[in-house]
Amino acid sequence: MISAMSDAADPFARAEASAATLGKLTGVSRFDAAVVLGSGWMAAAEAIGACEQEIPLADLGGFPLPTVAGHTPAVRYLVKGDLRVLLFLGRVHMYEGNPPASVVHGVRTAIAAGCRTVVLTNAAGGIRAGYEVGQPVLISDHLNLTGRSPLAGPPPPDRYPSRFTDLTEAYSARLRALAREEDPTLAEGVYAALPGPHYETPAEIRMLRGLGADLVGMSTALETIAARHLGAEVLAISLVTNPAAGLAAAPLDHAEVLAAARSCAARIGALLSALLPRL
Ligand code: 8IG
Repeated sequence: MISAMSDAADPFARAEASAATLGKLTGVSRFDAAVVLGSGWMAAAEAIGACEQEIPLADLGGFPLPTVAGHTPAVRYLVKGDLRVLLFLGRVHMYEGNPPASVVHGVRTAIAAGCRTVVLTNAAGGIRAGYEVGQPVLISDHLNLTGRSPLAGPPPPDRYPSRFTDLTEAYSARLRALAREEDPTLAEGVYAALPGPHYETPAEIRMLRGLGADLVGMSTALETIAARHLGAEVLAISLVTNPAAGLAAAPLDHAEVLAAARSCAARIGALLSALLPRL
């Protein structure tokens, strides 16, 4: 007998349930854009806009609780211009032991709640020569080196698009152009997503550079894939918080990464604040 997936096993149904709960708790039935704040970007949260409401992710169901320092498990509702924005204060990662479906649950919930635009932020190591610590970089494309996909497993339910998602323009050229209108100095780069949680060896960084990577991190790629599968437009921005391994004298340190991110909170907050009403 071919049995239907139970709702508990179906990550799409779980996201719909979380979106319905979000609607009930906020009294807002549809949202327009979602922003996911990565490591250090939380310091920019206040600068992004006044919070109407803050909902603990634990109240929405389906969210594993993050374990990494600098991540707060809550989602804020903000209004920017005509747009109703969901601001996720932090994310969960594969390196915390989460399966890909859990890593992308926030993005799927936001899209189930109506969001057609997803803005993903992260902290990353800089590979490309000339990148400076504290510099935001628009992600133009990615190398998914996690070996995983949020679309692996049983096929999506019939009401969803095919799992064979086109990723030709994973990161919207239109949204990148809008961001560069706000800040013409913004660089663009290719983001390599690795499983982590360890940083790379210098040999791995040389390999990644050869593969065409400009940035390296441990997030974002799976969320982008999940968002594109559901037809949302994606803008992603890395904050370079350290030179990748072997490119600087000192070894990599998580506390330094967070400090570097905090020191440019005003700039990245202002960028997102100006950008959001235009999405
Ligand atoms: I912040 O250098 C940050 N996240 N994989 N490598 C990887 N992830 C990172 C790095 C880095 N810096």
